[in-house]
Amino acid sequence: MVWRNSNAIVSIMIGLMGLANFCGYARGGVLSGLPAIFGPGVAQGVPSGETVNVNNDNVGTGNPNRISLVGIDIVGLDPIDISVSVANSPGVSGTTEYFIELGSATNRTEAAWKGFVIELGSGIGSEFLRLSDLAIPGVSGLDFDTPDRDPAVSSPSFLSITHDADILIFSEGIVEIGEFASGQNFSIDIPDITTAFKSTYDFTIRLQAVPVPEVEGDFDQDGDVDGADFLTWQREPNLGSLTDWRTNFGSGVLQAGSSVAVPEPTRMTLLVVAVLLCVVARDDRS
Ligand SMILES: [Ca+2]
Ligand SMILES: [Ca+2]
Ligand SMILES: [Ca+2]
Ligand SMILES: [Ca+2]
Repeated sequence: MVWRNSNAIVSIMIGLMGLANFCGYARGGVLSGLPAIFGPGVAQGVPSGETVNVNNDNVGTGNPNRISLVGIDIVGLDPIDISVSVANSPGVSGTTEYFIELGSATNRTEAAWKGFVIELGSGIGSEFLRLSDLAIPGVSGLDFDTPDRDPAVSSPSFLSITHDADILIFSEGIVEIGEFASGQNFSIDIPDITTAFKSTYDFTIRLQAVPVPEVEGDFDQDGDVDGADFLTWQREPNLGSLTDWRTNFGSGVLQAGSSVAVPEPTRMTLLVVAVLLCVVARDDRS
């Protein structure tokens, strides 16, 4: 009896999966709602998105699937989280590719921008997790159109673009206050969850404008130029030039008029600086 019941359940499940296929549900990465924007970005237009061609991964140019974020104002330098909800077909490994238009992003912040950092992950605000931290269990292959990267990412506002699976860095540009950054267009692959039985899942595109630093070499943007900036640069060399860091090392470490006592350099501090300079020298030679 147990066996017969189990078989019946399996038959029903297979039948339902077949029905889902017939109805078009068993195809992955379909937008199930409009993108929602959180954080210091105000939508002037309405974010929109549509899925025209499901499971179209790697079809090349002319992608009809679109997520449009054209015409947003950015009023702060904190991250902006764009939440996207996706219909999922568990156990089916389909991937739908989208073209994302991030055009006319106007600088309403208090600093000129030198670039953008765009990450993929889950959660918004303090809950955000990069995908590399296994942010969405069961989701494999949610990425910035990796490995095909077709069409290539380009931006009229920024000369340099670093393209990895879950991060895009636009740099080497200047967007003054009141001007807008145009055409940060890129593609994204949205897969099915292959292990979890969920009908939808959400993911996040995190967008952050990078201000022109008051001190060149301040790669972590905390107002000083110290060892932490070198470590930040090591993780992401496209953030700027190491020559700037070397030239301005020590700037802004203590603010003028600070009542904090100036500590004597300890042997440990000198050792850390010596190690950093050795690494710099080695990098220069290579
Ligand atoms: Ca792709
Ligand atoms: Ca991919
Ligand atoms: Ca592509
Ligand atoms: Ca710093």
